[in-house]
Amino acid sequence: MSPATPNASSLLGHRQRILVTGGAGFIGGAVVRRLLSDSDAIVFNLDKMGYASDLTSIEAVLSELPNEGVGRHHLQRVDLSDAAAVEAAVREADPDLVMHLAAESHVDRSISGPGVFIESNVTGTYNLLQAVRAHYERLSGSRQEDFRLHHISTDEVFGSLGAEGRFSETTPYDPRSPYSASKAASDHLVQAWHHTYGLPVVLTNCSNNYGPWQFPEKLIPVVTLKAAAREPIPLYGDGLNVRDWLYVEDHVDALLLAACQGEPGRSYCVGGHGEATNKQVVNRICAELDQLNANNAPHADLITPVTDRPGHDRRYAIDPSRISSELGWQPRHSVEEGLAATVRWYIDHQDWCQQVRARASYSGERLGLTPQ
Ligand code: NAD
Ligand code: TDX
Repeated sequence: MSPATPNASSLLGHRQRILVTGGAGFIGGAVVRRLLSDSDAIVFNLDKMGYASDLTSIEAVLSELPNEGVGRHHLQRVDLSDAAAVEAAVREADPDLVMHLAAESHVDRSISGPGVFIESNVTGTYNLLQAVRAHYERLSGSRQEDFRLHHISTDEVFGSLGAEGRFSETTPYDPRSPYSASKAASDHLVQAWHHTYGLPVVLTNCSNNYGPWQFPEKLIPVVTLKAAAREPIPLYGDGLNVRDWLYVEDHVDALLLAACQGEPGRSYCVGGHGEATNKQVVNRICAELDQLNANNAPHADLITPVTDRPGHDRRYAIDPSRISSELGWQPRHSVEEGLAATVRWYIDHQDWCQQVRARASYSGERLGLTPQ
């Protein structure tokens, strides 16, 4: 029997006003959809509406709610690097809970242009912490007692594993890309605001997410769309780098549990027991496409080794024992079923992919090679 979905309403309890940063992105969007459909919370969605942002999935959920969800979702189009705008947005939201997902998130883009990663992920987190700290100090009574800032981070802050072992909450930080270094810096800022100012924070560090509505620049959507178009499938280096894949809805379960029941000052590692080499993932996607479109089989003939990513981390793997034993979290989807559903979703939503890529002036080209 698969684990039950955590009940968002009962987890939130009295927390009614939720500020989600990065709620127009892939994971933040999944969080916002869950809050809208599975609770009565009012969601403030703070997002700069960058290249990876899109509200189609949220609008679809709103349209199904009573009264079309009027008053349930407030988009705050704000760049976290603008301290005054962040302060005003936090005042307007007057939140009971902040879930901080906004970040530049693509490793390849951080190699080509690291500056915006420092502005968004480091300065942006600092601006949010300052605004939230002032807000927390204004709160009184039970609202202050229940308040949490939940910072959403990545396993990449721990660096790169060899063939053995897994990351856990006690693994020393060792970030190696501009992206992971900026996320590590943000984690340290969040912990410092807890220790120094008493801000009640919770952190989670998660492995690679996949699922619907991800801007198509990362491995699974890129491979699916390239293969469906009969274009070469780019496999970096020897294809033996390992990632620990987690279905995005399982991540949302973990985020709700950690945000509402996590212990202040504590961090939780989240991973789906989904280790696979890139080669294995790409071959599974090709096999799924062979079933969907036998005329074009075998899609695996399109796999093309390309120049490796500079500084490419070899292996990530998470030991999620803490969040499982302390908060009762378990992933609900196996990689096999999640991947099959995701491949089908991208095949059925190629119009959406084209539309968001066109808006972002990105057509699936290779990113993140340093100049020769
Ligand atoms: P995403 O790129 O799909 O979305 C990020 C959103 O944040 C975008 O809508 C973007 O506009 C917004 N944003 C970025 N900079 C901003 C700024 N300065 N001000 C306001 N908004 C800004 O990313 P995602 O995959 O949804 O990742 C969400 C969070 O989860 C990130 O913090 C990321 O580091 C973390 N994370 C992601 C993964 C993964 O596999 N995708 C795994 C672990 C952790
Ligand atoms: O075309 C590709 N070919 C390829 O071989 C792409 C886009 C990627 N790869 C490889 C590089 C990685 O080993 O696949 C693996 C996964 O790459 P990405 O999808 O870019 O993810 P990764 O670099 O592992 O980072 C992701 O997981 C952790 C997210 O983008 C981060 O935001 C998250 O923190």
